[in-house]
Amino acid sequence: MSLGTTTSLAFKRTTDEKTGSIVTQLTPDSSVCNRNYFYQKCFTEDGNKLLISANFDTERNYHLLDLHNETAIHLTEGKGDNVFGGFLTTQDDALIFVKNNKQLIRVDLKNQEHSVLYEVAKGWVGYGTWVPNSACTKVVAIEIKDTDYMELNSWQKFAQFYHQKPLCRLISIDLKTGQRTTIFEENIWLGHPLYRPNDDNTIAFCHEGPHDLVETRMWMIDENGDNMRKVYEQSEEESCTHEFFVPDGSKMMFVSYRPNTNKRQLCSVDAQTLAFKVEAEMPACSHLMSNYDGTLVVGDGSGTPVDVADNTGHGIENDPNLYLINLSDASIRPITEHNTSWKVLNGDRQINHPHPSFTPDDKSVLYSSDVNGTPAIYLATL
Ligand SMILES: [Mn+2]
Repeated sequence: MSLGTTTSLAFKRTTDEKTGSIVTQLTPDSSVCNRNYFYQKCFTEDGNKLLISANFDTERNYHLLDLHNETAIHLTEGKGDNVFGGFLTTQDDALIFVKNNKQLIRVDLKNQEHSVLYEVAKGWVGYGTWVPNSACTKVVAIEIKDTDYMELNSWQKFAQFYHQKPLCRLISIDLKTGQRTTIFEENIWLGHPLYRPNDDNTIAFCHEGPHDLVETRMWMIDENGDNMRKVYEQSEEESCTHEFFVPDGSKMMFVSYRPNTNKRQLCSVDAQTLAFKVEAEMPACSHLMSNYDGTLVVGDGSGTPVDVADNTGHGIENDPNLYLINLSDASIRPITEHNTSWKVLNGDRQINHPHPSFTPDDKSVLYSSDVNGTPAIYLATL
């Protein structure tokens, strides 16, 4: 299947009798499909087109799905697409993604023309999800020394990698010139680099690893490498995860949890002052994402976390719901059941994570689930 080829899809609509939500399955049961990472841009501004990953031929590649025509255009081809980290540009004119942990590639949405924006230097491996600033002129990224790198295709390796203390560097890349600037480098596993929206001087990153072993997960640093600061001082038994910036840049939100309870807290810090707030007590959601101004949050109910060292202490019953948390009136309600298995598939630890987020009009949520046998992408109305 060559670039620009259109695949016809037949959306399947059902109504959740308990909640009234209309659930639309966008991708077919026979394919392996997933949405991108929850804070990366996937919808065009008008909400009509959606970036997805699908193996409509043999490889898992990017496609641009047309929600009105129920079709998808093939944007990339061949092996090695990082199918979680890719994003649409702010200008809606291109997909930007990493190929083979090596090249940062721009794909023109109109003609699928590819251009290499940046090439990882010899001796390093491009790792994880790379995130643009609001103007989409730069990305922040993590690179890992190649001799320290290993493929993280199981949760056992995820834990092992933490103890290995790989040499990591937090970098920013100028998308016009391809110039790399190292912001911070250390023998600690680093992850989740983020530009604060509308403030290029504030960059966030995390200390990655089993959540109950990492002492302080979330950090911020100025773009020039100065002023590294803890985002939040965790208490001894507290685990924090899945931090993201509210899209208007006002706050960083994250999930906080402790052993021997299925209760979770949705917490935030003011992105400027780091003033801490518990926004809501909530069911056991793994990932959260907010709407533009942080008044609405969607979360995916989950079971015992896999990314902790103490699975027994953190053992909880599975919660299959997607939740809508309204912070304006402090209400929480189920949207529908995602019923995903959370299983690792062919070495992919993330593919069966729901990773929910809002459509641009806040009227639906997008998520992934393998409830019908294979990973697929869904929209559920609110
Ligand atoms: Mn995940």
